[in-house]
Order: sequence, then structure tokens, then C-alpha cells
Amino acid sequence: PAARTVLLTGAAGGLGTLMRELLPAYGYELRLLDMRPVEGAPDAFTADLGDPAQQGVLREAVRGADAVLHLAGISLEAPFPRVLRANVEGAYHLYEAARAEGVHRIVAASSNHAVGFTPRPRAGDPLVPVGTPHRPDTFYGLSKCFGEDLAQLYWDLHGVETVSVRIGSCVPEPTDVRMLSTWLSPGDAARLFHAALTAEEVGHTVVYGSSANTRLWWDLEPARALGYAPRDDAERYAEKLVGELGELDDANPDHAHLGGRFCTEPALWPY
Ligand code: NAI
Ligand code: 15L
Repeated sequence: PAARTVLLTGAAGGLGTLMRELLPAYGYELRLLDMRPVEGAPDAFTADLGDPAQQGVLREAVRGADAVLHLAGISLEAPFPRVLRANVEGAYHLYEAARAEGVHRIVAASSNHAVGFTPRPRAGDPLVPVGTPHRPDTFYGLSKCFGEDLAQLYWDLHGVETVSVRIGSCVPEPTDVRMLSTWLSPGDAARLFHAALTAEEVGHTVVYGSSANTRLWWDLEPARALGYAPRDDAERYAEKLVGELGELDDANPDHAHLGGRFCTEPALWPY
């Protein structure tokens, strides 16, 4: 396909950095935006999405783009006012800019933490469907629930399409036993975002984002229906991780829900 111009928000972050490396091979020309400087990219847009006074920069960043890959935001738990500003008001400002500039497709990073208090399926239980009720495990997860509803509103009211990707754990390698279920390899993340950017007539579609993990907890069919064909499986790390850490323990509250430790002792946003 012809190169498509995509605005990547959150370009300085962990996932943004990985996608800057991997997505150009799919023919995208990336424009970058973050509130922090983006290493090696002096022409990146610098804007705090939560600040209404910076709407002008945001409009300029969005103008003429074919789509937005929206990764910017607080990515861990934080006090409610901070989550409100960065993730709730920030998402609103981004959608307003996209609507005003006529950008019709957003691929948005939702999170498993929108449904993090859903019990972890045990052996023989069905996979968790995309239609499971929202059960946020943190204010962070709650902001992702809002993001999904915002996306639905902008589709119904304004015809702006979104794929909301409830990402599991996107890191270079799984580092704990939960991630044997939740891992999204960086390569599969690029494949999934590419599918979400190019699939036709998505309206507002919610999908889970994981690799084809043997120990998967949720239903990947909605993602596959967009054309996503995952190639990785966290199981190749199982022997090492289970050997070191043991299997998940039914009596351990840290292991009881999809959201893992976000339900008990969430990691806090450090900035
Ligand atoms: P990260 O924390 O490494 O990167 C987030 C980036 O967003 C940072 O560079 C930060 O400066 C920027 N940012 C934060 N607030 C902003 C604002 N108000 N305006 C402009 N930029 C702002 O997070 P990571 O891991 O790269 O995640 C990216 C997205 O994917 C986040 O929305 C996160 O919630 C979501 N996600 C990530 C998962 C993962 O496993 N990495 C899992 C589920 C969801
Ligand atoms: C997330 O939503 C976080 O942004 C990320 O840092 C991971 O903790 C991930 O979920 C996860 O659930 O492993």
C-alpha cells in the first residue's frame, strides 16, 4: 500500500519507541508527538495533550494525517486529578483535533486494566470476551474505559473510526508468569497496529492485543477479524519463568484477576 502518514502520540515512551523502529517497514511515514523530547527526533511535536492551551500544536500535528496511533498518556496508576488531565481530558483534546481536521481513523491504546478486575480464567474456563463488562482495576484503568466510550461517541456522532486495543503486556520479553498469558511481542504489536490502521469499516471496534500465547486469557478473534495474524507465543519463556517463579497461585490475590498486581498494589506513575 502507499505510504500513509500516521501521527504517533506517546512517541518518547516504551511502546512508542518500539513502534518508531518497527512501523516504517509497513510503509508508514510517522509524525511524532510527546510531552517529552523524543530522542533523535528534533522535529517531533512537543505538546501536553491535557493542556487546552496547546490545542493549536495538536491541530497542527493532526492536520493532513491519514490516521493517529494514540499511545500517549499516563501508563500506570496515578492520583485521580493527574489521570483525569492526561488521559481523560487529553483523549478528548486529541479526538476534538482529529474531528476538526477531518482525520477519520484512530488506533487507541486501551488496556487490559479496563477489565482488570475480571477474574483470571482457570483451566477449562472460557476465554474472556471483548464484550465483558468494564471492571477497571485503577483510576488508570478507568481512564481507559472512558477512552473506549469516547471512541464510541466520536464514531456514532462524528463518524471518526477507532480501533481500541486492550493491550496486554507489550515489552521485549515477558518477565513474569502472568505475562505468559498477557504478552504482546513488539513484532506482533506492529502487526496488530498495522491491521487496525488498514482494516476497512471498523466503526468502533474493541480488540484485545496479545501474541498467540498458549496460556491466553482473552479472545483474540476480534483482532484476527481485522487481519491480525500473530506470530509469537510467550510459551517459549515458560520453562525459565515458571522454573524461577513457580506457576500462578490460586490463593495469591496478586494472581486472581486479569490485572494482576494492579488490583492489589499497582505500580505508580513515576513522573
Ligand atoms: P510510557 O509511559 O512508556 O509512554 C507514554 C508516553 O506518553 C510517554 O512518553 C509520556 O511522556 C507521554 N505522555 C504522557 N502524558 C502525556 C500528555 N499529557 N501529553 C503528551 N504526551 C504524554 O507507556 P507505554 O508502555 O509506551 O504505553 C503506551 C500506551 O499504551 C499508553 O497509553 C499505555 O496506557 C498503553 N498500554 C501499554 C501497555 C504496555 O504493556 N506497554 C499495556 C496496556 C496499555
Ligand atoms: C499496562 O496497561 C501498563 O501500561 C503496562 O506498563 C503494563 O503494566 C501492562 O499494562 C500489563 O498489564 O502488564
